[in-house]
Amino acid sequence: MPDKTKDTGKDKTDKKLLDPRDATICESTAQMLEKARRDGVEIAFDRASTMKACPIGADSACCKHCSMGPCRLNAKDPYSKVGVCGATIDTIMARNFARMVASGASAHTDHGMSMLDVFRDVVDGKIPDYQVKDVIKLEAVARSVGIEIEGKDQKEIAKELYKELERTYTQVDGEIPFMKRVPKKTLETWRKQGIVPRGAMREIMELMHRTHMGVDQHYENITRQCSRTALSDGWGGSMVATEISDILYGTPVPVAADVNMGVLKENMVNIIVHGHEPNLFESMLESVNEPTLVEAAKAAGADGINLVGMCCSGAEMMSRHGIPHAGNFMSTEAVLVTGAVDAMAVDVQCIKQGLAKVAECYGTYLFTTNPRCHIEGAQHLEFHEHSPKETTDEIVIQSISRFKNRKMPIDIPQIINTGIHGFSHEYINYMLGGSFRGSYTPLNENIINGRIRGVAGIVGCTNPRVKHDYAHVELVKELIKNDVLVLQTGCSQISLAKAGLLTPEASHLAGPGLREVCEAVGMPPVLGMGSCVDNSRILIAAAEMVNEGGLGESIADLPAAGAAPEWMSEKAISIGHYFVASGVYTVFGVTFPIVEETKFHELLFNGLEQQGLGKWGFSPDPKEMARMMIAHIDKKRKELGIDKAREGFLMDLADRREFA
Ligand code: NFS
Ligand code: SF4
Repeated sequence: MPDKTKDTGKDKTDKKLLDPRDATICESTAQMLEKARRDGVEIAFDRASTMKACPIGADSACCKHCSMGPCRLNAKDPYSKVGVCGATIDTIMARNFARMVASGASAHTDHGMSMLDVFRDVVDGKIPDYQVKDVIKLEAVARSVGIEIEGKDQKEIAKELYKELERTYTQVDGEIPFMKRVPKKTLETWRKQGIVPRGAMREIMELMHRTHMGVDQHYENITRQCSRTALSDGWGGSMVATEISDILYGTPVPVAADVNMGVLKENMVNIIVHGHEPNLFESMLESVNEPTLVEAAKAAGADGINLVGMCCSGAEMMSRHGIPHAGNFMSTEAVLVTGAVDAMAVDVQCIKQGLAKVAECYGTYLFTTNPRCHIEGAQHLEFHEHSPKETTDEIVIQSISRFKNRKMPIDIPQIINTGIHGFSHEYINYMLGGSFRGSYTPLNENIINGRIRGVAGIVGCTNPRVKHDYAHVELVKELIKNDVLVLQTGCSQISLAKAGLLTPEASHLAGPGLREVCEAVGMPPVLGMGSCVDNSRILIAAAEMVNEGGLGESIADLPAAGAAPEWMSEKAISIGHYFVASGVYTVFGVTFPIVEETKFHELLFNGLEQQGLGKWGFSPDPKEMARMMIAHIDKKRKELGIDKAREGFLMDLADRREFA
């Protein structure tokens, strides 16, 4: 093992380093963190404990939008100072927040645009390797944006759909196509506020302009454009990414899949794909099944090739094909410490630069594949959708050579958690309604009669500033115990999968009402819906619940809430804000980039709700977070006049118990 201590200049036995079991509740990750320290290799957990977060930045009380600054304001006394240009704390915080939304929305939107590029070339016959796999979905999406499909062939419909969805990005005026899916009253509120997105590129551009030095200097006006941009992500870029992925690669249906580091196999060539766009991964799936490559692996002494996912494209591949998943964001470096990974191929987003060094230490080949993401020290092998297998075959070939020349001892934590994943909003509809009367009626009925108290979307990242996976698991346990049905995506879904909650058996942890529904349908109390762009599935489910009737007229009326208890990325802020703008009470953990007792804080945490939207909430404590969300759900039940039904249900239950 090379001695990396000298490179970083850090004492690896530093007393300040966290005990691995305080850093994470994921046993595999803890074991690998221990091993990394033994091996003298540094990963993000240790960097987080030795690098203190800047307190001024954490409060968003600084600005570096021009060279008269950077200006630092006083978070303790926020109105005591202004920037050199005179910018107030509210302007500075609103601008910083808005730029996080612009960046996060750009990530999802650019991802969606890549999917749309592929879709266009597939439809035009320029990419023979891919086809439209889900024609039913193609037709459903086309109908949902008002395309007449009667008498048209598949190709015609697809071409029209492409043209229509392109407007999501390039349109300069009007409303983006998926506004047709928004409940009427929610859309009316947005129109009144002037926050209906025209086109994602335009909204992001305008937001960047307005947050430039000396432009928009009213936090309320900045927040309006911030909402408009976030909505162009949730109901635009992200939704396009999800829908086109389903059309090209198939809409997920429930599938059993293995999660955790035990999915790596010592006697196989292990390839991890880590990233966000499904194209690379789909092509890799073809390559690892290529008979000549499988033969080559066997000739090198392996039992075969083992393809495994991580992070969001991993969550998509798990949902669509049951591909095993090795772990979430905070396990991506740790998994390399096993020494068992022959290659890791990455595309875009949430790829820690630290991977390059860890990969080097363990002799793992790290490949970047997307023109948007190169990493110093990684090998760049660009992936082209027009000849996808060229790149992925090459990655497999190099992985086999790494397998043959493995030098490191291998240590794989033998932990696997099997769960059920792949609950698309279409499937929830079908599952609850039955194949002949697929609808959201049963879900709404169970909410109205009080068996299900409400619905929560628990999503988002993991973050080494807090105990990895802990807040996700504690929050979800608390919610289901209180009869709240949980929908999940992204890294959060993986946290809960590792905790064993994505199984029908986990319904014994649910409250009596939710348990009854889960047992009747045979579903887990926690439904995994895929990657972070698949949060758009949660928006669609929410819209369908409103349109079904009985739970109010807008998304803001639903007994629902959202949370990202261990968030870290700007994408998470964009997601949070589009949920808030859509009408959802959304609670974040870890930290919130804002100074309390300021006008901007009041607007995000209260004012937006007065305007008919949702609102932000914050608590680092998962139990408190659950309490806040349940209180909100109960408030909404009361406003809908269905609070008594739940009391009735619980009383019946007590009777039934008594006479049982
Ligand atoms: Ni979402 Fe997916 Fe994970 Fe956070 Fe990153 S992988 S897009 S941003 S860390 S949930
Ligand atoms: Fe300072 Fe204003 Fe420049 Fe920001 S824009 S750095 S607050 S002078």
